[in-house]
Amino acid sequence: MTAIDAGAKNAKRAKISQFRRLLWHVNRTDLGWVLKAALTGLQLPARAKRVALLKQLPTKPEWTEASRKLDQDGYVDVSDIVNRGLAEAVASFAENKVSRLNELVGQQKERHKSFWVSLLDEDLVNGAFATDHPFVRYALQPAALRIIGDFMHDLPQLSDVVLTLSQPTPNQALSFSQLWHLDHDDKRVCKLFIYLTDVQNTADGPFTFIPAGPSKAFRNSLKSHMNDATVFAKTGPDVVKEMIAPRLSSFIVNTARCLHMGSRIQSDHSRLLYTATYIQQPRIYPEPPARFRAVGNLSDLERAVMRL
Ligand SMILES: O=C(O)CCC(=O)C(=O)O
Repeated sequence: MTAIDAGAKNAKRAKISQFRRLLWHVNRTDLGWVLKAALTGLQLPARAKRVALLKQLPTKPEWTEASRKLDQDGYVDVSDIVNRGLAEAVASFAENKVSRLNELVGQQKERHKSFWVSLLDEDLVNGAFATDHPFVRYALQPAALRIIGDFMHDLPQLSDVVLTLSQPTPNQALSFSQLWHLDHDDKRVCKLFIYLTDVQNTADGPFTFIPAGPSKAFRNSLKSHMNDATVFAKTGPDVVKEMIAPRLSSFIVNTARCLHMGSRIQSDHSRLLYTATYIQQPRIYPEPPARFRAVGNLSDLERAVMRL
């Protein structure tokens, strides 16, 4: 590469990072809704197609009620709604990973959060999960897509699936998702969780959040991760909900709207958690590389959910 080529490449990189910084700011404020509406307006036929697919999904009164609650409060417990067999398949897959913990920790690609261990690296081919993976099948179940889709008024896009083992971090200051934050992957971010271990009390590091109403106090804030004192100065501690629940409990949270934190694990405890993340298309940030690769027969709806 010549010096001129290298200079042009660096200038292009600088422009892209400036653009991302601008998006970062816009996305954190109500201006992001304007951008989202403009992007959607540019792709109306694609949107109409997704809405038609959403309407093909079955519906049940309890799913409609769950969707209404997700819209109103920003969260809903779906333990009695989702498919127990699919949740068991996720749990047994995850437990097998944990039984190989030492081997997998050695292979881990990213280790920036000392309290989180990511165990799925070996399941990825070029960064993508096979669509017949139990973690993907759970995320694609009609109940989840319908509940989140009716809330978004659009077929959701499955953005990622993760398994995290949270462990104690004695003598370390709280960091990353142990502190209060909103997710800013996009304007609407819904996470479908399954606890894969019992979360019986605060020592087990429950997912902890503030429902949508009181979380409004943090709308349009550019602050990223906040400690308890900063948050409680605005809301008081009484609005906080700790998700204390047994293994295989499943819940959906709009994490772009509900301030949340978790994984504050006390010594001798640990927590295993499955997370599927959904956003609404079109994505505010440039689309990342494909996260899923087609294996077996997929319906048009499943392809649309995974952008395949
Ligand atoms: O570990 C936790 O409970 C918090 C997880 C979290 O912040 C997230 O999934 O966005």
